Amino acid sequence: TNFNHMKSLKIELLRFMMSYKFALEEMNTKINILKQEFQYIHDYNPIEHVKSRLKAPESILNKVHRKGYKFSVKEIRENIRDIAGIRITCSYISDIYKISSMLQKQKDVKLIEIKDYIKNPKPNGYQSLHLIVQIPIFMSDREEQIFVEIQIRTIAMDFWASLEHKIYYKYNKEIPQHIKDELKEAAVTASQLDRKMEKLQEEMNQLKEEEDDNLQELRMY
Ligand code: 0O2
Repeated sequence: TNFNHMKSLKIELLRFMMSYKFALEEMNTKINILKQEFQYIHDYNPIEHVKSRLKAPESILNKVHRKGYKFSVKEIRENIRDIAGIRITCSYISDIYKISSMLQKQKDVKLIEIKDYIKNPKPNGYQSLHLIVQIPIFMSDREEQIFVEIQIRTIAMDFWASLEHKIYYKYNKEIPQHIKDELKEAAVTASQLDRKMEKLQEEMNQLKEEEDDNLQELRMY
């Protein structure tokens, strides 16, 4: 029956989820290394925080249904690419692209797709950089290539996205236009704030460099 089929699929899914858990652990280690090394070399930490999550089996099945895929592990493995999800919150917009390129340069990270919702925000105002990558996971008897979705954003983008998600959560009716408009406005405000902070940071860095140069000159005498 359909019910039994769904039940056995769920058990199979739980086992299959394990490889995504390993992929998240691998990715978390990579990000942690970048964070520590960057701090050590540049005396600066571009990453504010990192959050990871495994998509719940229910959400996976919902997505399979929504997208019209077949209910098979093979189909899910090939098509649902955000089962393992990592969200990196950075200090500045420029940090987003730095982190993204540092991850892409790693030999075992295969870039599958990149969606730049910072250069091209979603119509509702959503901004973030999304990478879909594949990384190898080595197990006792096999190697698997696992999809991981990495979302990289600033604190302001994260603030907007988290609250927007909460505002809409579990509301299935049509959202009033003025609320949509004001949320979009809020996204624009968040993005202006990001640009302002970026500019201030650049100016400060320049001042610090000048200061360093002056100190060096002084030392030469
Ligand atoms: P959750 O709970 O975060 O897992 P698809 O993944 O196929 O449904 P698409 O367009 O291929 O959709 O993926 P896309 O646009 O890269 O976005 C997927 C994820 O980005 C979402 O995951 C959200 O986490 C985030 N996201 C995208 N658009 C918005 C938005 O308008 N507002 C907020 N708050 N988050 C957004 P899930 O699976 O929807 O949710």
